[in-house]
Amino acid sequence: MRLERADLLQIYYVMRLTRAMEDRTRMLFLQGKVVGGVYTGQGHEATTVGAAWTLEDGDFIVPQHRDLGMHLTRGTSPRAVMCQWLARGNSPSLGFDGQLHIGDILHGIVPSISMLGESLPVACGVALTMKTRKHSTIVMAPCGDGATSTGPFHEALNFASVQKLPIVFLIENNGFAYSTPTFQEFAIANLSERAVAYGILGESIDGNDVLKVIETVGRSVEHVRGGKGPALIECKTFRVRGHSEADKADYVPAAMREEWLAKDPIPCFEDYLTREQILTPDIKAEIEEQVKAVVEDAVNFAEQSPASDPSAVADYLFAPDGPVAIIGEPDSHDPRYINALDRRTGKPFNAVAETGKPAFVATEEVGRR
Ligand SMILES: Cc1ncc(C[n+]2csc(CCOP(=O)(O)OP(=O)(O)O)c2C)c(N)n1
Ligand SMILES: [Mg+2]
Repeated sequence: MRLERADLLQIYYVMRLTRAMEDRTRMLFLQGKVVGGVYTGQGHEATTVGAAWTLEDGDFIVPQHRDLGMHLTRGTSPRAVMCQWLARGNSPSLGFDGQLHIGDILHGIVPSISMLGESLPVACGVALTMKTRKHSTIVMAPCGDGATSTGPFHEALNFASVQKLPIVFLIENNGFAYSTPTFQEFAIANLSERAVAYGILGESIDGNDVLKVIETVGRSVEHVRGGKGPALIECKTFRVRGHSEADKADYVPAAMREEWLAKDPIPCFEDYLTREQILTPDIKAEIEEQVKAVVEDAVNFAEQSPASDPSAVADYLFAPDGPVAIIGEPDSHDPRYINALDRRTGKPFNAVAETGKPAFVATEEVGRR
């Protein structure tokens, strides 16, 4: 995948923005302003931003809980993210759900599912729809190392392989599932070895090297988009903070922490960009200022936004009577769900994702679903 100078700076900007958004949220959490827990993806930025960078308009992500970098790369507004985290009524989940359950269908992101592994069969469903409709779009389905030990992980890989579904399964192996280290989770060196059992493409890489992530995931996206069946990519990384902000993570051996902190993806990419004379002190200062302004704008916007409306709490639990979205293709009398059209656009759901990279400058309208 060819990366121009502007692309490299944009990737760096989104990685910095991701880290800064989460740093600010940790502060808001300590001030008691965040509803529920705070789960950060600090340390995962090369994996999340790099992997999402390889996607195209109309592609979908079925994310997990440390994937803020994917949301921001695909264009979800920092204001929308902050409204979700502060449970405001105009957030993507209308303030009825926690920090980590954010989704944004307009940018092709399905809301995150808490039950480990259960998002993967959902990703298969989205991919099956794309394949059935003969669209060239694909699905990215991230999960943690812990999720790879669940039944749905294996069922999803097997089903996707047999059906040749357009999915990139992306394992974010950060060394722990809560406090359980990987050597107590599985007995193989590389989780991508599991690809062999399902007859699909598999590769394990350094998930802290954003250019390596873009190169490898980019290749697997091409493979998947070319109809050759799914891929399983393991990105090895490290969870810089605890499982959530309630976890001090004192079970992480000091030497291990030190080793990984020296490989923090953001300073590593910064060093590369500086060596290549792409990042100068002036550009770096400009990006930092931009990041700070975007984060402050998001916090101010969210703090001034209305709280959730308790009277609307049951509105989205049950489908209203009558057709909502399932109206079928024009001239079709086939009412199956695969023919559903988005009532806002009149087009099939996976044809409408308004993706693209976020503008370097904050653009912000918070979307309602
Ligand atoms: C089926 C299931 N079991 C247990 C949990 C509780 N739980 C939530 S996150 C987590 C650890 C997840 O580890 P991993 O998949 O490696 O992702 P990470 O948090 O490290 O990114 C656990 C045990 C859950 N959500 N779902
Ligand atoms: Mg993990």
